[in-house]
Amino acid sequence: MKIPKLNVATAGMLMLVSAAALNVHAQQKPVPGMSPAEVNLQAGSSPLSEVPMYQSTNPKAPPMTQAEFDRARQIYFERCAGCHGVLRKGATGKPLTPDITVGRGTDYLKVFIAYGSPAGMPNWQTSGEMDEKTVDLMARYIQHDPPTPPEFSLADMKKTWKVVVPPELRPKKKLNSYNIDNIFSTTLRDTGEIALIDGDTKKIINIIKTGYAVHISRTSASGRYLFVIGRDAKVNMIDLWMEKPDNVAEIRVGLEARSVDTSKFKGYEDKLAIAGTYWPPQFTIMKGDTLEPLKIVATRGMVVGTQEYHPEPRVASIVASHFKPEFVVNVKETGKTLMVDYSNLDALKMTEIGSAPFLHDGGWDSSKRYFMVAANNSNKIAAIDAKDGKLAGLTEVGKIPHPGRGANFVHPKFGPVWATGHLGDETISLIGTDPKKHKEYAFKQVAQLKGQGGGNLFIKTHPKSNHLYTDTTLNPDPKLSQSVAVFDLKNLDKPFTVLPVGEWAGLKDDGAKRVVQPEYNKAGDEVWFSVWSAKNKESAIVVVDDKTLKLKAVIKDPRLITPTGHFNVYNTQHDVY
Ligand code: DHE
Repeated sequence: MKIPKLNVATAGMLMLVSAAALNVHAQQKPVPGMSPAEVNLQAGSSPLSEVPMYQSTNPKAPPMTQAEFDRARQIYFERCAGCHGVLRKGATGKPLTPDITVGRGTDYLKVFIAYGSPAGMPNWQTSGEMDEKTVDLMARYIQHDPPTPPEFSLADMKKTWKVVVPPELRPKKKLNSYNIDNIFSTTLRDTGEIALIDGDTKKIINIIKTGYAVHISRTSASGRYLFVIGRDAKVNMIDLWMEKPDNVAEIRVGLEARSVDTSKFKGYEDKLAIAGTYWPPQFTIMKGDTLEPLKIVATRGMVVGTQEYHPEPRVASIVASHFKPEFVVNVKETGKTLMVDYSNLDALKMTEIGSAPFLHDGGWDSSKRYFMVAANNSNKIAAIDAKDGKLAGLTEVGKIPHPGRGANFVHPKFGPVWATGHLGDETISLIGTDPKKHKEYAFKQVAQLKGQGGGNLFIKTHPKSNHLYTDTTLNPDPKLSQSVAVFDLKNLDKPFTVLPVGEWAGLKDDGAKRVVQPEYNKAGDEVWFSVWSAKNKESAIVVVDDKTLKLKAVIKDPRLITPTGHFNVYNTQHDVY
């Protein structure tokens, strides 16, 4: 390709398509300014690539045929939308709207796509990911108006809503002999299923069909129902009282999603469910026993600080408050947490708490009063006070915090702390969470532990354990991505112990064997990990004895394809982490 001369190093003003391989198992070239871990994680393929959209051509942009436009749109949603947004208004990546791109011109844009930029844009052509023709196609595409995916209304939802077993036909008492509290729901990411695994016997109870690229599971307040959400915004409701637990209701609440939860405040247990969507930018409150959609609330609005309008603020983590009949809804691009009072859906009250962009994942402190949420683009953790409905603190941490739900323990000096690891560096930040007895440390980063490397996704401990486990799933070094570091909470100065969990799985082929997400059993004496390889390779679940840090069990089954997250029913129900 003949690439026009342009100083790529100084031209970071316009970062083009970002985020490389969609697949966490693809080999990622280092991207200056952006850790490979971050690129890998953000670059998940969006289900919107399959959705028909209206093409509005921009007369000032270079012409494209319908076929070219459709092809480019698909590539955009598979590779670029995760960072630049559906409407190209910018998120982790820079905005790519025609008011910016047309002025730059095709040749200029081609350079960025081909070579990448120091600001984090991958080098699509020189890395061999795109050929010259594709680069030219994408350079023209982004000068046209972004096609808008359709909205998703109550009527659209109702068309997808199915009550497989109505409440009156469901069991009146538990019909199986499983110890429900110790069941694990394991995400089988690439098959769109979850595996329900008996934590006591380590046997698979059922493999249940869910949404595309299923994301998380959450337990209802009573512990009877399990709610699962897929990236295609399909919510599945599973009844754990059935002889063989299975789906009892399902619905699609949008076109792309990541989060689901259910009401937990006293008097509202199991009454309502909520799911947040990436597209359309909204959340939906449903009946807790049937998933009937009741109320849709848009999240489009102003960004905290600049107060600029954002057309697609995606809904990230959602939790149910224990202090009030409220859902805590974290909106990514606007950097706002919405405390949604569900006691009267006809006169909905919401408290909006601004902190910093882009809000992503998080968990409760040990008192369950403060929700600690990562503002990953700002390298900050916001502490949201669910009792008083205000921001309790906003503290600087390491590079790109990614806590999952985080980990709570009592530090000998700082009292109760909540911990997060980071995608972008090897540190683990400890944040004080006790404003009563340890006021000077409250909601401040009080210490940093040094883990084995960046690319950390999840961190976990348990009230009965003296250990803190941290994975390094997205570290480019296989030695680190295939092992975990364990800290001794009674002696934090001691070096961490490395557990070769990937090796312990004893897998027969050369898969990526990424070790992901520590999760305790109910008793808090075992820790489960997924050993995650690609769809066509063997994967497994490895169970570690928490006291001895020795291998306790390996769960293998041809049906355990691409296991990632897992959720113990009791710990998820009671927010134990
Ligand atoms: Fe997740 C939680 C979004 C990629 C595994 N993920 C979350 C949450 C959000 C989110 C908003 C919080 C939900 C809540 O608490 O209500 N995840 C995203 C993305 O946007 C991202 C970066 C890219 C994408 O395209 O999806 C992404 N996530 C991944 C993965 O690639 C992971 C590692 C493997 C997988 O299964 O897809 C992954 N995410 C998880 C898990 C949780 C999660 C296991 C729940 C953590 C917990 O402890 O609760």
